Amino acid sequence: MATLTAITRPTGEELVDCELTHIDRSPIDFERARVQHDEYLSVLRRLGVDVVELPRLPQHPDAVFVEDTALVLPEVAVLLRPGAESRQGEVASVAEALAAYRDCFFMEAPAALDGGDVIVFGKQVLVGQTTRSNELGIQALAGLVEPFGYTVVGVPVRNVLHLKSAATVVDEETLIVYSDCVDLGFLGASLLEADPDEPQGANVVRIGDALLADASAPRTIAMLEARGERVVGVHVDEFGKAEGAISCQGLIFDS
Ligand code: CIR
Repeated sequence: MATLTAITRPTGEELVDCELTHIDRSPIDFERARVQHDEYLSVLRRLGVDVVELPRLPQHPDAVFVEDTALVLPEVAVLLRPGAESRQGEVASVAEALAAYRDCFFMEAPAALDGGDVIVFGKQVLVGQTTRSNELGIQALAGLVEPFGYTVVGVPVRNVLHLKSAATVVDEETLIVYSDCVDLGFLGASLLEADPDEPQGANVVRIGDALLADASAPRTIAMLEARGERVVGVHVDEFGKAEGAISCQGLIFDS
C-alpha cells in the first residue's frame, strides 16, 4: 500500500511577525500554536502518515505554512515562488527534502504563486487569483504540469488569502466551499457548503478514509459526518490569527 508522507516545519516565536493580508493583527500565543501544530502532527502519525519535520526557520515567520512553497503531483514536484517576498527564502530547504521523492521543477521570477492557491481536482489544477498568485505564475505552472496531462484554470477569489482558505477537495467527485469567497459552479462537481458562520470549515484535508477538519467548525463537521465521513477535528485557531488553516501546515503526498 502506498505510504503518505507529510513534509512539515515547526514554528516558534517568529510566528507573531507573520504576513497578514485580510485580517487585523491580534496577539498570537506561539506556545499554543506549537501545541496545536504538535496535535496536528500526532493526528497525521496516528493515521499512518510518515511525518518529515524540516528544521525551523526563525528568520521566516510564516515558514510553518509549508504548503505554500510547493505543489507535489504524483509525477513531479513544482517548487513555487511565494508571492510574499518574506516567504521566498522558505523554498530551498523544501526543495532539498522533496528531491528524495520527485523530480523537481522551479518557478522563476517574476512568476509568483502560493501553494495555498492550488487545488488539484483530478487532472484539473485550479489556481486562485489572489494577492499572492499572479497570471505569470498561473502560466508558468501550466507550462510545467500540462505535459503531464493537467489543465490549469485560474479562479477568482474574494476576501480571503488563498483559494484553499475557501475550498478544498473532499473526495474525487466532491469539494467543500465557502461560497461568499469563491464560485466553483463551473466545475460541474458536487459542491458541499461550509456552514455560513464557519468559513474555516471549508479547509479540510483527506487522509485515507479520514477527513481532517477545523475543530472550531462544529456545524460543518456535523454536516460532513451526516454524509458518512469520518471526521477528525484539529485545533488551528492560533494559526487562524496568522491567516493559516489546516492544509497549510503540511505538504502531503503519496510516497
Ligand atoms: C501568509 O500570509 O503567507 C501566512 N501568514 C499564512 C499562510 C497560510 N497558508 C495557506 O493558507 N496555505
